[in-house]
Amino acid sequence: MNIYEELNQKKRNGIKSFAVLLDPDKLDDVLFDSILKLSKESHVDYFFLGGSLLSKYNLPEIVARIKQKTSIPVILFPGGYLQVEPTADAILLLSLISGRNADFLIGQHVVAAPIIKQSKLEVLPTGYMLVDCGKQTTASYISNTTPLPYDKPSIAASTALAGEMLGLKLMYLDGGSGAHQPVHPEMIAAVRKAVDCPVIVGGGLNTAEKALAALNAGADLIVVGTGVEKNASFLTEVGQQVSTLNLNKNSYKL
Ligand code: 1GP
Repeated sequence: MNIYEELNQKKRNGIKSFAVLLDPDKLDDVLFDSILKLSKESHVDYFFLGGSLLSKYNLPEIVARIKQKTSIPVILFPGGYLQVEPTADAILLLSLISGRNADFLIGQHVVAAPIIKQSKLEVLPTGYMLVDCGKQTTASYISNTTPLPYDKPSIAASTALAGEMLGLKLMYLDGGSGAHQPVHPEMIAAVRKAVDCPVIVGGGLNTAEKALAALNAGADLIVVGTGVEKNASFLTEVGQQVSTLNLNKNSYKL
């Protein structure tokens, strides 16, 4: 089963997933080793790999080290076409539908498409929505786009709906790395209600409570980066929470 089918099947069964974001610029050897060790013992479904701005290209080394130590799939979360790394498992082909910058809606994709086609990467067409969560993020600065207003769930819902009608297969609501506050649960719920596809939520999920609120509001997959960079054992905490939710779901079904 490929990653997209897996996400869809989980979504249909109400099973939640957890991804750890690895930003190459923020990974040192010690942190990377602890993340890999803890991920094997905890419930981590995927690694997302990428960043809005990379100061050096070390993606092949990072993928190789993950593959050496774990069997957790690596999904590229590219800030641009330069981050297409063929040794990963899949790529979020992000169309930045919250913005109106043609380069991030379709331009980067045109450059990347022939390279992606030559690889074995599974392509995950994703409607990427940046949300204003209190401070300007690298993602909105670099992409030169205005994020969705924090308190306008209906705009987010219509945006996601349009993205799904255009054929995008996943929706990603992102407050941006290190966001002051996560995307509001009401917005997550509105997007969840508007579309059928799996919904990814990330940005500012730096406590177990915030992660749980996103999951309960309707996120199918949550992404945590900064919280794990600050304290690798946070991934165990979130992983346990996701496992417990999934177990309760299964025992409820029985
Ligand atoms: C950012 O969703 C990711 O694109 C993760 O955000 O670093 O705030 O966890 P954090």
